[in-house]
Amino acid sequence: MLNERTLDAGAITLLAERVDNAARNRTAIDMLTADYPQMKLGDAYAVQNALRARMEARGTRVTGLKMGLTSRAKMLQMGVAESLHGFITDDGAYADGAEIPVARYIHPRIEAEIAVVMKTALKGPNCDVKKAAAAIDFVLPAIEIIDSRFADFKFDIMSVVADNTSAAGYVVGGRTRRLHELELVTEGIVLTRNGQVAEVGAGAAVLGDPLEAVAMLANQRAELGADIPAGCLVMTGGVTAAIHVQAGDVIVVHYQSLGAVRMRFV
Ligand code: 0L1
Ligand code: MG
Repeated sequence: MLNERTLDAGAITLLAERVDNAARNRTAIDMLTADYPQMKLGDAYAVQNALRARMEARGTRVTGLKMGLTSRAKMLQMGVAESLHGFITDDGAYADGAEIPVARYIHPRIEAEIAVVMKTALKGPNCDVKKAAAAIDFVLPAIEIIDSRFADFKFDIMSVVADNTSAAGYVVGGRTRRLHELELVTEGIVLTRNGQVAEVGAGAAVLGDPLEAVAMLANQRAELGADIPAGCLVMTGGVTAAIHVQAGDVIVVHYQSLGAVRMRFV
């Protein structure tokens, strides 16, 4: 399914350029299927790969992988049975407590996530929670910044995969834990904006268990001929709904066992 293709190399290159330019110019575009209704999931991942190659060619470094659309609510909303994956980069990496300019983005949103760092490579197919757990080194709290390059966050599944699952930045912080030191499924999370509780959630919001997201990532990557490499940072998916942010917003996300992560938008 993930390697089903209909578009030629020229169209893939053109679409990667379209998404890349939208991000660099902070200008929202229409979803890609408006012009390419025949696009399949394999085409979408090919565009995402071409986008990654463009970014790497100008010196951007890929720092990890991410799962997207991991909550049942979002999957139902989008009418998809599977979550999606993308990559994260050094130019979107911010330190805990960082000031983040909203002018970098079109219409940024943030969501609280649980991240893991791999001890060993994880290669699908047939990965499950047990295999994922065995391959993980440690867990850490994270906030993802998403910024769809599509107008009003209106997209379909092909377009959002091509757009690298709206990836735009991330902050990791708090404290690291080994898997045996916490219960990921019941890890509670409170997201505050300007001192007010904005969202609450627990690890179970991510496919019932964030480790399911790691296993799914390995299985999806296998379909594309890749693995999750050792040392890779993996954002497992939103535990809370994504919230809009604007200049002046102070975001603090409190994790039951993983400390807190902070950021301020300017
Ligand atoms: O990380 C995510 O779950 C985002 C996936 C893409 C959909 C969106 O932009 O909400
Ligand atoms: Mg996310």
